Amino acid sequence: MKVYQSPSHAQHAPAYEIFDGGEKIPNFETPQRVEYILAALGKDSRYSLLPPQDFGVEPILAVHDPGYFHFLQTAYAEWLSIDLDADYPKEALLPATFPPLNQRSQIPRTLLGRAGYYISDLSAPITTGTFPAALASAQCALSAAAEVAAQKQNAAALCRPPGHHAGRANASGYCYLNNAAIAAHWLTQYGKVAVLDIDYHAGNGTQEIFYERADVLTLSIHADPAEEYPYYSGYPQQTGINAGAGFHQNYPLPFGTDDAAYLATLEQALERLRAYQPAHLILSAGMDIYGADPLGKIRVTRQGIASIGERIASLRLPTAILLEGGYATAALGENFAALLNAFAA
Ligand code: SP5
Ligand code: ZN
Repeated sequence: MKVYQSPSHAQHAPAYEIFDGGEKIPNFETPQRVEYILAALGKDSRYSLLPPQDFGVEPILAVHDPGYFHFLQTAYAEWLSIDLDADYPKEALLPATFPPLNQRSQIPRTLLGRAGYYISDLSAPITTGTFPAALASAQCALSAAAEVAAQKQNAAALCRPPGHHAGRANASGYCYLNNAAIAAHWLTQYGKVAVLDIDYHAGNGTQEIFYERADVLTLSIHADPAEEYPYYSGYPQQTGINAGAGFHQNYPLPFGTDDAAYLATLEQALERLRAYQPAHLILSAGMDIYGADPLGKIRVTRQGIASIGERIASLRLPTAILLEGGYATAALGENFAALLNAFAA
């Protein structure tokens, strides 16, 4: 199986994020995450690690707002160039002011105003290497999608930074460009696409991007957003609107969900996928459902992750498996390998 990976990911290594209560903590979404996956997959000759092809920016701008994309591209350099006598740190651009929902008609000129407009929470700092890493991450996803479309074979991408919380015009939750949405939209040129998101957190960015579309079925299994980040999206009654009505489904799970309960819910999602009959599947593969994850409260085991992979692979859909979250870093390599195993046959 081809596994796309770019060394550019390591350029994105924000030192910190801000947690609830204003606590400044080391960022959970680290370059080490991919290093552990490379170590695990490198032991198995079924995987060939490849650099991404360059699909340019057009497939990204087909999903993301051009003003937002330009902001991501230029914000850090602008941050360095202004307020040269500022007494605050500049290793990362992270705003502290956010627009109320009914005050989003004006995009301010000043950088911190735009940062609040385009960054939605305190876990998406922009550093010097954030844009090149996010761009390479999206190219890895596109490369996996292209391989899946051309060869009708499964492929994977070690996307870092992850993508599923990024909306059309906003970064949040470690995500800047929505790799799964970019790959899914690109694949629609070859027929219907489905996105199955198994990250612990609801795939709110992916939900938003395809919410009015029937050509991409989006399904997300995650911790109940009434209790967990991203809080405002991922509810079961949110099923799409207009042409997209009925083409999104959320499967919220309670804290403590074990392998058996997870797999039972997964079967419901698989039933939707079988009925939809997509030409291609994107799997947003967050490993933060793992029991020992420091950010998660679902209790799936490594054997459970392997079973999840087997169940999804049994659909026999050409599938692009994209890394999303997963913060039990030392276990991440073996967990991701356990998932991929069933797709590598
Ligand atoms: C891609 C992905 O998995 N993003 C996850 C982003 C989660 N960020 C919000 C974390 C809020 C955590 N609050 C934890 C309180 C622990 N005391
Ligand atoms: Zn997550």
